[in-house]
Amino acid sequence: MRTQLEKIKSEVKEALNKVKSLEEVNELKVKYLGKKGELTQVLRGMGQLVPEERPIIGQLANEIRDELNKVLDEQVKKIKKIEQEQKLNLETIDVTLPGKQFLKGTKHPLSLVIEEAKQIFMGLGFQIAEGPEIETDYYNFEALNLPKDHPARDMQDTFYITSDVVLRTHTSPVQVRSMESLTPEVPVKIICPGKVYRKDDDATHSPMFHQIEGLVIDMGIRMSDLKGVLLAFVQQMFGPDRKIRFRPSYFPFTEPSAEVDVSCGICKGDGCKACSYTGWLEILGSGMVHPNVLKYGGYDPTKVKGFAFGMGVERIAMLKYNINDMRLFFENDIRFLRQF
Ligand code: 2NL
Repeated sequence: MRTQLEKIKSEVKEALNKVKSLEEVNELKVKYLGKKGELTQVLRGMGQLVPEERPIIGQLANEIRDELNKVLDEQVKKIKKIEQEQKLNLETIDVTLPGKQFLKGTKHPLSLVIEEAKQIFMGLGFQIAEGPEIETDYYNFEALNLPKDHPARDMQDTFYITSDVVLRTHTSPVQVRSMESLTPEVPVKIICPGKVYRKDDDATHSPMFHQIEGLVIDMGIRMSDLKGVLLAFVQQMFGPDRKIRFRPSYFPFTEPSAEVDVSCGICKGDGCKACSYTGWLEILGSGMVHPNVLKYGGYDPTKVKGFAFGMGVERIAMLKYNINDMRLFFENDIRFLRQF
């Protein structure tokens, strides 16, 4: 029986050297260690042994069974590893195959215009200032020379939260706040981009829209400084061949005030449908800061002067990208948005 056991052991070990697949290992396992396997059969025959031999042979048989189980398991591991390596070697990657297409977002045209405007004004030495969209009557109206009876304060035009608190109707209150915190320091040289709100809603007006306002205060600031800054801005935003012109206008917070037009990019100023045959397109409002506004901001209008301007971002974007309906900015139609 001892020799039978030793024989099984060497047979299994020898056979194991030749097996190449997991199935073959399994077959060996069944053949020798299975329910009807050879080793099992030998153990069944233990009853025939003399009692003194049973524990010795029993121990040997157990040892051999354990050893065989061990070597069989090791072989399984070895084969699995080899199979995996072969698989890796076979799986060559075709780097010329197109990658998985995934949807990439684009920046909103209004964000593009705001970012570009910020870059241009930063290049001209301006700093960016931001402030609250919910404002007090004082910062939104009073400090901008819009007294209590001014028509711009009409309930029709403004979203009132309380009689004293409103959604800002322009970004000017940010500039008033900046003046307050900087005074009497000069120069003040800021732009204020952001959302503003007015009770309007039609093809050319949205109840929420965007503005970029600019403010410069220093000793000896003149209208020509305003012209130089706006020309530099327009030529960087729309192209170096563009011209600007100033038309007299009125704003309560500037004196004198001027509307600024840019030469039409389609007809180069000759006149076409896009510019209503005038050669010019209106882009912003501007002027010299009203002495009252300088005073509200804490500055002495006899010592310093300032210029200011304000533009609608939607309008700039419509001119820059040839967009004919303002509602397109807010519909979020992906066919529109992905063009930018
Ligand atoms: C327009 C006109 C303008 C200003 C905004 C301003 C701000 C301060 C002082 C003086 Cl703190 N002025 N802002 C000046 C002139 C025109 O905006 O039509 N915007 C869309």
